[in-house]
Amino acid sequence: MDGSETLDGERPVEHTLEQGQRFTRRMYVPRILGLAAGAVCVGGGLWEIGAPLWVWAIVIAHCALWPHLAYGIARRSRDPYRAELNNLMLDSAAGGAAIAAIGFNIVPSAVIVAMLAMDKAAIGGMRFLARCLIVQIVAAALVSLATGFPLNVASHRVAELCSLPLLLILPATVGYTAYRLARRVRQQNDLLSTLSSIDGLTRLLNRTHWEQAVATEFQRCRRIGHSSAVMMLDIDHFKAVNDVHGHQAGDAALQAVAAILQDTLRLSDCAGRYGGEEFGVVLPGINADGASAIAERIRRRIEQAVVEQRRGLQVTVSIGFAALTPDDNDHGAWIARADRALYAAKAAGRNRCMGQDPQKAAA
Ligand code: GH3
Ligand code: MG
Ligand code: MG
Repeated sequence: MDGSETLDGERPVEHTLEQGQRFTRRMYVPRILGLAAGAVCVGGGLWEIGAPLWVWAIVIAHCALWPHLAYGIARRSRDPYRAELNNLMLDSAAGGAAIAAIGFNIVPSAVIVAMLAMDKAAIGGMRFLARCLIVQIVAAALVSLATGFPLNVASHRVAELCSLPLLLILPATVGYTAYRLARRVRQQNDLLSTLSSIDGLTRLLNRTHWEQAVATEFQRCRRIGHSSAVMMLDIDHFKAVNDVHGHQAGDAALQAVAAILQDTLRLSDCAGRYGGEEFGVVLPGINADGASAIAERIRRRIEQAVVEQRRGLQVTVSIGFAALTPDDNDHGAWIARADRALYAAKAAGRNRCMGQDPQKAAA
């Protein structure tokens, strides 16, 4: 498995050095807690089998030192993520060895297998879990062979009680880690979806998301039967602005027009950048007369504004609007009527607002 492969082998995931180090840090405290509770759990089994002192010494030394050693190894590694996965496999091997050392005492053994399986599955999926289980079985077999396969399968009170801390501590720790991870993923998803819906230059919705807003409003109007309007707005002779004053001045003008638009609209209205210098607005709950008044207010405000300070640049816009009618089969037809009204405004001389006559549209 190389560093760009997932543990599950499903889709590639890159792990940067920083991500690997973060992963290593995240494992440090849970491993200390897990091994402390694990030492108690194994201790119960060792007590019931009457294990010699040197076995106790190995178990205690391992549980006390291994978390720090594992952290040091992974931190110093050139690939901390991979090193930490090896550490996790060694955790499984140690678990297998401990199970053999307590003579497969059923309760602590089951708790150790379950707890080690839980964090492996949570971290690396089923394939990684399978690999760790194999390592665990091999380690248990080797220790069994070395110690003459002592068996003490039936659990008594001490082993049962000593298994409780591991049973109680580890699920909460793994659960909390999974919760924190899920929360971070959710936050990043929210950010991504916000970024992918916003036009970088004007900070308005991009065309796809604006059209989705129109589609949603279309459905809403059909459901509750209220009137709404769509407005299309295009800057007049904008090519000349770019040609005469340059693209940067053009960009500044676009930003200023978008800002005026946002400033003039209500919170419930939804503006988007439809194309280069063309904008769309959905006006929920507004009929044709209302849309006409709003369009005229916007047209006047843009006409009066200086949209680029350095050159004192001014622009005008043409606006077409259309209130939704029962003849509009879908939101595309609604937008198309507002767009036709916009081109009628252009044809009539620009710097004006025009509404789409529903009768004409239906014809
Ligand atoms: P009309 O009055 O008929 O709308 O004329 P127009 O010149 O505005 O229309 P035309 O479609 O011929 O030109 C649109 C111009 O908008 C062309 C393009 O250079 C400019 N444009 C489109 N997107 C951007 C942009 O992101 N930044 C800048 N600066 N200009 C843009
Ligand atoms: Mg234009
Ligand atoms: Mg245009």
